[in-house]
Amino acid sequence: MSNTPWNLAAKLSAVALTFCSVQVSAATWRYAIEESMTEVQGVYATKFKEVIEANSNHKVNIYPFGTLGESVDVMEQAQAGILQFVDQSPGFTGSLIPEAQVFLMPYVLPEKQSEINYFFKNSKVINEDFPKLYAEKDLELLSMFPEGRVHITTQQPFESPEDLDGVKVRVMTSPLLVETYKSFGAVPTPLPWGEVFGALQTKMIQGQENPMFYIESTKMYEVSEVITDIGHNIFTTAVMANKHFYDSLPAEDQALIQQAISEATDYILEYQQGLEEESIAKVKAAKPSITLVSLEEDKRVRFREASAPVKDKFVAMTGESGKAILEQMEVDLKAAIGK
Ligand code: 6CS
Repeated sequence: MSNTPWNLAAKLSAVALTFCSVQVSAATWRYAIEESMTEVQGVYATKFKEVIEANSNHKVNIYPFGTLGESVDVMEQAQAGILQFVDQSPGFTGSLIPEAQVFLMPYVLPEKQSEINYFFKNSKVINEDFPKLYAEKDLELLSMFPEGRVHITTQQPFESPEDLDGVKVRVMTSPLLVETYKSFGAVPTPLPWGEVFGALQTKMIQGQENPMFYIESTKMYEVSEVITDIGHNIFTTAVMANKHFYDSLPAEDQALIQQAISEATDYILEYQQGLEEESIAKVKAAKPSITLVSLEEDKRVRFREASAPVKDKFVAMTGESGKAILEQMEVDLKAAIGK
């Protein structure tokens, strides 16, 4: 095309149009997490933001824990579309989607890191079944990923369910976690995260459970004397989008979100290699008097046996739908063995 005035004007307006359409489609997306920017959910969200912003004109604003309220408030905002993305763990989502509590069931998820990673990336239950259940609550489930092996902090050592008699242990606000800790012999005390440190400090509760990185970063060890690993669970979390928002996006934006989620999921699994050991070292350095216990198998078996009926409680809470989820999860877990 020659540069006649007419052609030049056409070219300029084409450029202007392109520029305008880019400007119009550029959006700012809000993404809330339950942790700080330097904790696992924050690292994940930061990677997601980097991928989105490097490949589009969109911006992602991340809201760490405390800026928008407790987990339950944040979920309401995500369902209402005030937030476009949210990270919420099944320990809180369980009150909205009871089946999500399958991830809280003791002694179900494997302990081997490569098996855990394989399960989270490849399982049918996560990639096909759960998205349908989240969709019923106006949520587009984008990813579920592990945040580390759960440890229990207490004031006194324990080796059996009898030792936990009368010990108040904070759990996330999930009925299934309440049942689990009852079966462990303790007095489960469901609390939102913002109340946990204070409750330990005032001795309203004696313990709580969380992965090691979180016990270290939130300084739970300052208000605890003993940290025990009974090998009962892996902390699971989930990232989702408001469904109406996601469904109304152009295909290229949906593809970009999927790309960012896939990169962030790979990144966070890699990022967590060695994190538990590093966190243990930091805790020991900060509080040399702390007692760390990894319960031997002959002691773990007591907790395993005592909590076996929690499976039936899960089915009673979730009915046929939960039973199908549990069965599929068992199939998926078998497929992960040896990976
Ligand atoms: O225990 C809790 O409530 C919190 N634990 C972790 C690891 N992440 C966020 C959640 O609020």
